[in-house]
Amino acid sequence: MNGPAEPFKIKVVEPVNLPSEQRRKEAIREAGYNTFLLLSDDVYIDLLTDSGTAAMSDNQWAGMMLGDEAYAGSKNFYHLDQAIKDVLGYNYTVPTHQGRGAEHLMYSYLVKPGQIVPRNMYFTTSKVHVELPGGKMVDTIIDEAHDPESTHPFKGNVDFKKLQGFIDTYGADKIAFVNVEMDVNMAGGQPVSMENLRKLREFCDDYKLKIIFDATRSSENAYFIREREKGYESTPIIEILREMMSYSDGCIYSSKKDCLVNIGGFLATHDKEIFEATRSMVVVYEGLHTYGGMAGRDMEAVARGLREGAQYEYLKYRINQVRYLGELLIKVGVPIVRPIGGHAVFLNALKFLPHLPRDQWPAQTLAGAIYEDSAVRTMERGAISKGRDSETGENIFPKLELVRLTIPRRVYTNTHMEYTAESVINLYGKRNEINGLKMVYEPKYLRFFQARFEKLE
Ligand code: PLI
Repeated sequence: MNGPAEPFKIKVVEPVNLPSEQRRKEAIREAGYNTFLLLSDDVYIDLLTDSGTAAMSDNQWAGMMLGDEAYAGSKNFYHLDQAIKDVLGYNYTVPTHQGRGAEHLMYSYLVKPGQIVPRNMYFTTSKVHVELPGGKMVDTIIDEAHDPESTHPFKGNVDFKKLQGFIDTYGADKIAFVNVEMDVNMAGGQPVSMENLRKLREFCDDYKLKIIFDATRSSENAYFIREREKGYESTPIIEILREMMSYSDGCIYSSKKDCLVNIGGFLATHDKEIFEATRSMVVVYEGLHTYGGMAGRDMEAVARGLREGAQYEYLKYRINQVRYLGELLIKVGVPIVRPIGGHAVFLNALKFLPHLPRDQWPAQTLAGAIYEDSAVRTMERGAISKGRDSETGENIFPKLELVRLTIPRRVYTNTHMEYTAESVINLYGKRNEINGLKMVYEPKYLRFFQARFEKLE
């Protein structure tokens, strides 16, 4: 049997339709071969993202009815504040509409023009919010993270030699802060170990550097620590989370993932100065400091979801469902990133479509081909996502050219996973017939959301 059965039963369902083969061909052409531009109605199984796509529990829906929509002092904010204290251990919270709102406030406060932000692999919105105030993000993740086949158990770890190299090159005063992502998204949902975080704190203390986490998928990271790191085999997830966060000065957080909600975000910190500075900015960009762009009911759902999403039995089911899909593909030799990550299965497009040159965008091509085959919507995570070098304007071709099959939380069954695997396996069998793409429209920021392509004959 595959893992535990779902630790819930289904109370409400939403019908989905499988569009005809002809409609799928039209729909992806109309969308410029960009899965972000497909209409949701044309999608059968939506594995675009795990962000804002979770199914809420009856407890969260009940909380929605207790929304206190007062402009100031909503009681739901204080519930959220308390949940963050209890689960993550931070004293101070600033709510935002979603994760990038928190990145904007935190990074525009901490980054001065010309400064460097070392991070264990970039994330798209994080990179932009470091660059907008004049900073530059540099990569400090271990080499194994760039190798899809490495089975290192903590591919999200920071490489101290790389970090030291940046300090030696630029000087510690040029480092705005050290940024660490949990369960690194672009590396394939790969965790950071507790040992690595503990050592990082010691290292940064020597240079008086602040550490800011992107704690967006920290609960899933905590599950991997419990599963893989000696000494944590029976530690409650909340204790693991609190220890992780104790090594940081603060975090940004997109609630749309581990908190099992459709919208929301926050930044949280142990540092009163960061708190006071960002709390004064939140009112300019997001809303009052007791709602930050969220409705009271949404804050209540986040508060409840943060606690629910940190329950061991839930996380065990969650991680094992992602693993189930990955193992169906590994069994028949489809090239995917190993180990299977926390939130998604990532196809290695360079191995899947080795006949396509990088500037024919293998991952973008493969995501389009999967949609055409089965109406399963996935997402490119490679050169289109990476964008251009901010100094030279040239395309950057990262080692990882991936297609992400992202599993929404508590939404799909294992039969949906089997249908998806069948489509990917089917395409793998006829991979030589798949032609590449030409980019015909490129927006200035975060191009992967809106770029358009045409099929090459
Ligand atoms: O989508 P937001 O603005 O709530 O959060 C931005 C964000 C920040 N950090 C990380 C690690 C993310 O994964 C992230 C958003 N991720 C999306 C939308 C995704 O599809 O992965």
